[in-house]
Amino acid sequence: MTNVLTTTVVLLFMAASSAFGEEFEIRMLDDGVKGRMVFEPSFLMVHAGDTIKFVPTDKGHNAETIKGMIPSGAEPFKSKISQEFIVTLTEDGVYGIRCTPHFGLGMVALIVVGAPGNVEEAAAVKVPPKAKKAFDELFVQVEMTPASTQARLPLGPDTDGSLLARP
Ligand SMILES: [Cu+2]
Repeated sequence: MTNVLTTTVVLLFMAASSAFGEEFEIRMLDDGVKGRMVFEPSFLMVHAGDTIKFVPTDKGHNAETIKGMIPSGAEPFKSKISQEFIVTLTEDGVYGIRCTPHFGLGMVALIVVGAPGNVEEAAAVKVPPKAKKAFDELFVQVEMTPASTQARLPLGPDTDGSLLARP
């Protein structure tokens, strides 16, 4: 009886976790490992159905999808300044994210969901120079991941360990 119960609980737990996906956190910071005004981590690889929680560790930031840098069929989003924001990403592809007030300072993040099919389009979107520099380094990480089936992108500087790959 105890064994049956334990098995049932374990199976329920497994069903729940696969149905709802995993949750990841991205903090919005005034000062981070990569400098001022950053998302940390600024690069994430997740699976469709996973949830991202944007945490307003420091005030004055938000998270907004960049036009042309999300998969077709994905919902754009824009969080309120200084508010925690939770979004479930359902479509495979790359999602380019910016902090609206600090886009010009290069406060951007890149989230890869599953096998990305929109890397070239996303990488071609015009963004301010500091955001471009940040994205160039982030797109190189997409290229280096095994899940990527995409686009040859020029090799950039070594990454700083912010790559959070999942098996
Ligand atoms: Cu910001």
